[in-house]
Amino acid sequence: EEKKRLSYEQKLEVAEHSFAKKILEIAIEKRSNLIASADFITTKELLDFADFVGPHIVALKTHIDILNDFDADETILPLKDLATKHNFLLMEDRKFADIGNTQELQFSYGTYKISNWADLVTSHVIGGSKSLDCFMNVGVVAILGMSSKGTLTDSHYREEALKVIETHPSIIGCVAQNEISDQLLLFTPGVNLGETGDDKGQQYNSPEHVIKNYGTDFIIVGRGIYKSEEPEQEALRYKNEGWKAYLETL
Ligand code: 6AU
Repeated sequence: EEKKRLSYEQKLEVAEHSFAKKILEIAIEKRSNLIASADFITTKELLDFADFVGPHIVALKTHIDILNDFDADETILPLKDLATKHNFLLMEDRKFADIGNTQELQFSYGTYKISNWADLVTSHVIGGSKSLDCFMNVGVVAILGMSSKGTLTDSHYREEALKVIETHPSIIGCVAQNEISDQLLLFTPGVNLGETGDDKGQQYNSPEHVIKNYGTDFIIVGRGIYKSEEPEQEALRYKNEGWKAYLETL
């Protein structure tokens, strides 16, 4: 029998971090647990996509450093406007993995100045707890386990990583492929309704599988949506699948 889960309302009552509250409020308001991954290499594609799928998502996940034409004014300003227009968070999937001093520089300086615009950032916890103190005014989503075949995030790694994750006040949740405690939000990528994987090691499950088996709070879908013929329709389909599975586990 499937385990009963806490509702988003119940999680909101106990949430402490402002960005944990924010994403839960958006989920409740939009009846969505969908995060769309916008892995585009041009600003135009990124912005068009954000406008189409914006109404259906709680957050847009970016890899800002893959854009060929990044420009703070042309990329970030309109992206922030779209986030406001459609009420979604901006999640930069930077996967920090260095010492605190370097991460602090990568977070606030250079071309992308992530701290100026991101609401959520992903980070490995491999540098230890102190290395995460640099992430101010943002919600950190820690990488606990990866979706790719042969990942080194085995059960020993995850056990040790969880000790860091559960005690760091900036961390609102984890990226993982397994169940975690109710105190943290669970974000699960590697979600696709049509494929079981790609030829580069990615492994997929359905929204229903991850929500019912891992207790996933937020599904992260990339190519399943942005490579489809009609991304807006497909976003709606993933949103509905995700919400239905969530309701069935309450
Ligand atoms: O649906 P896809 O396979 O097209 O895209 C999945 C997205 C990509 C990955 O960089 C990311 O999710 N991802 C992550 C994240 C979110 O941190 C971790 C992981 O274990 N697997 C994974 O695919 O943008």
